[in-house]
Amino acid sequence: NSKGFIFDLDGVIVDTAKYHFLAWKKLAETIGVTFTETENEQLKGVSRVRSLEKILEWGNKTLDQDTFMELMARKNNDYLAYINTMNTSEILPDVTRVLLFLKEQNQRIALGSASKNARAILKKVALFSNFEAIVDGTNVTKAKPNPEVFLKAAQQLGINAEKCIVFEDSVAGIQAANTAGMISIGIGNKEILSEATYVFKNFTEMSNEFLLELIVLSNE
Ligand code: G16
Ligand code: MG
Repeated sequence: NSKGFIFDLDGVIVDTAKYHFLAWKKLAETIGVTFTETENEQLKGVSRVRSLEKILEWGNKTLDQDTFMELMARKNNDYLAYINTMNTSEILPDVTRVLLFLKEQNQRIALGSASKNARAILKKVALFSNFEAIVDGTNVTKAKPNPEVFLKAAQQLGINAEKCIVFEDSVAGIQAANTAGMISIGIGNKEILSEATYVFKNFTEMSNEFLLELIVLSNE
C-alpha cells in the first residue's frame, strides 16, 4: 500500500539556486547582459538551454550555435566548481526527517529534476541512496511544465500517477505535477505557488501527521 513521493532537487532538497545565480551572472556579464536575483527567480526549474535562451532574450542578444554551446559549457563548468564544495550541511531543513519518515512508512521515493547534474549533487550531499528512482535532465526530452519527468519517475517506481505526490518549488514543476494527475505540494511562497494542492514554506512546517494523511488520502 505504498505511494510514490517524488522530490524535485534544486530548491526542495538543496538550495543550488544560489550557485546557478553566481554562474549565470558571471556568464551574463561577459556578454553584457544585466542579471539580478529577479531574473534568476525566473530560471528556477527551467532547463539549461532554455535558461541561456531567456538570458539572451532579456539582453536582446543573438548567438551562433557554436558560441551558444560554448557559453552553456562555460556556465556549467563554473556551476560544477560550486557543486564540488557541497556537503551534507547544504541539505535544506527537515528534508532528511521527511525522507526517513517516508521510508519508515514503506513509501516509495523518487527524484524528478530538470538538472543534468542531479546525480552528482545527490552524491555530494550523501542522499543518493535514499532514492529508488532518479529521473533528471539526462533522462527527459520535454522540460517542466511538461509532466514527462514525473511520469517517468512514477513509471520507474511502478506506481500509478494518481498515487504520486510531488514536492516542488517552481511554478513550472507544480504545473507538471498537476498535469500528470499527481498531488502537488509547493515548497516556498503561497502566492507564487498558488496552483499547488498544498503549499508549505519549507519542510519544517510539514508534520509527520500531514505525511500520514497524504499516504491515506491518495489511497482512494
Ligand atoms: C534545476 C534548476 C534550474 C536549472 C535546471 C538545469 O531544476 O532549478 O535553475 O537551470 O535544473 O540544471 P543543470 O544546468 O544542472 O542541468 P530542478 O528541476 O532540480 O529544480
Ligand atoms: Mg526546483
